[in-house]
Amino acid sequence: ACPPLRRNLQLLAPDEVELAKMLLNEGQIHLFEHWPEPGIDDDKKRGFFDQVRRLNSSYPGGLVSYIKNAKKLLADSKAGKNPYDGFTPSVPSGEILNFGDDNFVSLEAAGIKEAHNAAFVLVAGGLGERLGYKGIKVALPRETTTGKCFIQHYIESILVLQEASCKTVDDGCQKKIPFVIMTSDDTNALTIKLLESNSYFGMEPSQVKLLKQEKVACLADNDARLALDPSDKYKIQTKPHGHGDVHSLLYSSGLLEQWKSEGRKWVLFFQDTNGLLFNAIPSALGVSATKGYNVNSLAVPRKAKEAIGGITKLTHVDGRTMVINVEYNQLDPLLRATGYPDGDTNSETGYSPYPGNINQLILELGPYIEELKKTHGAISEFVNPKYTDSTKTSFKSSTRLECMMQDYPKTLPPSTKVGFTVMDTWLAYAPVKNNPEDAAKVPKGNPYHSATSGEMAIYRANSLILRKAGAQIADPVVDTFNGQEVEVWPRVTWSPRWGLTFQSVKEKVHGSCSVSQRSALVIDGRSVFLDGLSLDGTLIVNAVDGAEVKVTGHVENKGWTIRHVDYKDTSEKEEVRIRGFKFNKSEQLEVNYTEPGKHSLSA
Ligand code: UPG
Repeated sequence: ACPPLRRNLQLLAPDEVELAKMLLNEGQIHLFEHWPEPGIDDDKKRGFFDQVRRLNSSYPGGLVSYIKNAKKLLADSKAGKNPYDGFTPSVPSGEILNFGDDNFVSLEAAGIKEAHNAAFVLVAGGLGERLGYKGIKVALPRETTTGKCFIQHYIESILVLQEASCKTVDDGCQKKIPFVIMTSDDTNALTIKLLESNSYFGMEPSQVKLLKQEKVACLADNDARLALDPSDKYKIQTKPHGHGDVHSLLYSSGLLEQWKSEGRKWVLFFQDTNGLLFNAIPSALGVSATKGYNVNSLAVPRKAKEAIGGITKLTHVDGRTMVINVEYNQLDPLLRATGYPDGDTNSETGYSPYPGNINQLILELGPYIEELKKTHGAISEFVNPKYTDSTKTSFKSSTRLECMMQDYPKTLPPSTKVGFTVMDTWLAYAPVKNNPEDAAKVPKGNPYHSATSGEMAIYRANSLILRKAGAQIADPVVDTFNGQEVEVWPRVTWSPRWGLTFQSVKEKVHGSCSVSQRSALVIDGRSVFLDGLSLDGTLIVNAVDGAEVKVTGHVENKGWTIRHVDYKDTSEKEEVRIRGFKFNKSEQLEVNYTEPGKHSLSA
């Protein structure tokens, strides 16, 4: 049927001949029409089939399914079909937690108990185009008093959870919590390098598994003809398929069955840059365990039009209901189409009535495996072509199918217990997604989701947690960095081994402690007790395990001042420029306890 291909048949292995036939059957003859005689570009032709083989094996059901799904979704899109046709949205009800109250503390304890039976999965295949940062996002500093990067914080948090959880069972539990990272071609090599050059930040390398997602083929037109790479006509152009790939990768990796055989119960999914997330993990896991949720998503109050999905109850005309994320670009049109002419707006509370999905999912392993046995991890997909005009017959540039991990519940049977847990934004959510220019344009009152706001949120959360624990923490001042007005709280940070739960913080704050506005307090150590400390300046306390340190008295020094940095100032490093400030470290008191035993730091 395709003479240029037939003339090259001798170059192909038997399985490649089968792949070629499949492509021809699926209307992909254009992929070969330009192929020259054998002898010319033979290596490239073989390379083409290497790529086809990869694309075929990495998609559930292979390229045949991909092309079939693409044709259907492209036809629906052309017809203007609403993916939520027949569904009416309403506000769902979920668990609402109040940080620090008795319920919160007991849920944290319940979560800690469960944690040794959990596995963590970080989706980190995205390049972060909106942030415009050249490196991988997990390598960015979470905050700059210590400069520790996001992934270091995640790993340290998981290790502390592991230890605290094992202590709650009295069988000498030595369970290690597995940590899976989904990468992509854009992030894989840099992620490996970061982990290896830092000895996995203290985690045993065998605990960490990287699963690399493959990109999917681009589509050139409504007939789902695969697009050739504009710079290489022996290559199919590819683009990321989205974070939803995590489910099929986990399924095919065999890890889920392994975890089940180890008696594990929970899989926790999270994203690359939320420095506050682990404040929410223990209590949220506690909710899953005590409520028996098969699916639990974490949510925060959402400002209308904020770029986070809304958790919504959808009721179909046929009676079906589901509680699911409606993505931020779809919530407004859905509401407008279903009797809310103003669309996505704030209610009298100042927030959208739909809680904001922060894409932290806790799935119960058993039911998750049962579901994946049916679906093999395939997730409901969507396509978002940019058409050249209203006839919708051609695209401005090639498109592809995409999928999102939070769409997992869409195929679940109605008997599944799908719930969600709402926490305060200040406690649980501060992602770093937007570059300074875009962040400065965010409507007033909506969060910036920038490197600036991400770091300031850490100081605010820690200050508020210390306040709740009884310390007097000075009020914030308002300042503007890279065009973003933010609250600047005292720069309080601590390592996960100091304070992973509210209970563990409370146990270490005694007497009348106070921290002034211009102060920075940086704590790393398991047993550092603040007992009547009054701080006006910068104090850094590091203590090895086994060292018990009581910090007391008045510490005063010149401290660290905050210096503004313009994002256009190329003399600064990119990670400094995008946050818009750095510390001028004039004077500090730094104490390092390297020996076990009782110590006292009294100024
Ligand atoms: N990611 C991948 N592979 C991809 C694309 C993204 O691993 O192909 C990762 C990425 O690294 C990040 C996460 O997925 O860790 C989310 O990507 P991001 O671009 O930050 O997601 P958003 O489009 O901002 O939205 C997601 C959810 C949305 C939610 C929001 C919360 O889709 O529902 O409200 O995250 O931060």
